[in-house]
Amino acid sequence: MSTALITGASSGIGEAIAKLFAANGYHLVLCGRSKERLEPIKKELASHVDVAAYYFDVRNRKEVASVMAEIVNKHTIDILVNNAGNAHGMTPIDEGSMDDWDAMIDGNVKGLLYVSKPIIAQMTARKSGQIINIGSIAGKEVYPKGNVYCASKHAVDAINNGMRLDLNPYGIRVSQISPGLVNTGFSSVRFKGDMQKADATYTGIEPLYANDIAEVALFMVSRPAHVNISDVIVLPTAQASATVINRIK
Ligand code: 8X3
Repeated sequence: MSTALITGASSGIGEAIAKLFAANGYHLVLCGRSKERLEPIKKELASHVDVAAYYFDVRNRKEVASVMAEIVNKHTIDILVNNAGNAHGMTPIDEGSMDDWDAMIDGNVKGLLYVSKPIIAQMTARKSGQIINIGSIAGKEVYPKGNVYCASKHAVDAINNGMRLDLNPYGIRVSQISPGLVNTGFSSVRFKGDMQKADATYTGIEPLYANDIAEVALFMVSRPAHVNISDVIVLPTAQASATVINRIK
């Protein structure tokens, strides 16, 4: 059975993908920052499949390089799920924080590249593999106060397309899932623990749940080898675009 490496696997969409993949027999290499959060997930899933866990921050280029060297040495990665990423702050650009901008560009864009590079080397040498990049509706549209987060997800959109073009000679499948509002810890990170603002994001609608996205990822990896689901936008029914949301008052 195939082995999937998932970044940001200790919560939200990454955790849901890990659990659904394990339930369907995929072996796992889980990556995350928090040993405390990842260890119980590893333990739970290890009764079904082989699970390894590695702890690092995708923003730390040196740390990523050394851990990824160990990973590619020990594991053949059939599927890479680039899920790690977050929104930090939601303010007009003139009030934006440079620390937040760094966190989003470093994590969502540069971190994705740092992790992908050594895996791509393995996949091109083997002439097989599949990469799923978790984008966002924010990678398809720019919305007020989304500025740098939207820029980082537009970069993911471009990198996803670039990967698919450049890796085409190697038979590597490259896909993106671009979710709208998913009820995970995403908004509490974005609003820095202000739960009133975080909860308001999902008020009056039924948002997506992490498992809804995991199911799309499972569908992508379980297609026959000749099928590449290249790009999927997934929205809650109540959300028609980044900003058109039908909230029940
Ligand atoms: C998260 C979805 O709508 O907050 O990427 O941009 S949204």
